Amino acid sequence: MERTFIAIKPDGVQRGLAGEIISRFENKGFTLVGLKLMQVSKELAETHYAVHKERPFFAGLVEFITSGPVVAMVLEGDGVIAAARKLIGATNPLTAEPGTIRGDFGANIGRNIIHGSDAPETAQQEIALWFTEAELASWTPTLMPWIH
Ligand code: 3AN
Repeated sequence: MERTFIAIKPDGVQRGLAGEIISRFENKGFTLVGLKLMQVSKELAETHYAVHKERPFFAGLVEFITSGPVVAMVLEGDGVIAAARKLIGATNPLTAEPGTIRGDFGANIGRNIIHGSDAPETAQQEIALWFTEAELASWTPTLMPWIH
């Protein structure tokens, strides 16, 4: 079963969108296997965004993601990595399709509400970076077996 890493950024948390966003993934039928509200350290932010180290927006990105609490989660389900990216929408909320999380709630590329892993390798790396094994639950939703 595939897993992906999702983070609701400080703008999403401060605007009170955490519940709405989690609901979208749950409504789609994906299973939460990890969930926590946390203050991101500079070190974690720099490691998470290391691929963007040379980009002009890197410092601002790290400053923003460490500016307030983030809701970090791991979701599980068939094809969840690509499907979650589809639910999230394009990086720039101004071009993200209405109906996607960024398309519905965002208006600024530097404040785009949510992060989602973009591929199996990054999902694996990000889950290991943000969560310990003990923080992840492996469970089968027995009341709704038809989802899987
Ligand atoms: P995505 O989050 O859609 O995978 P990436 O990986 O290209 O997008 O960018 C990572 C994060 O960097 C974005 N979520 C966004 O917050 C920020 N970012 C990307 N491009 C810009 C930009 N041109 N200006 C400011 N921030 C940016």
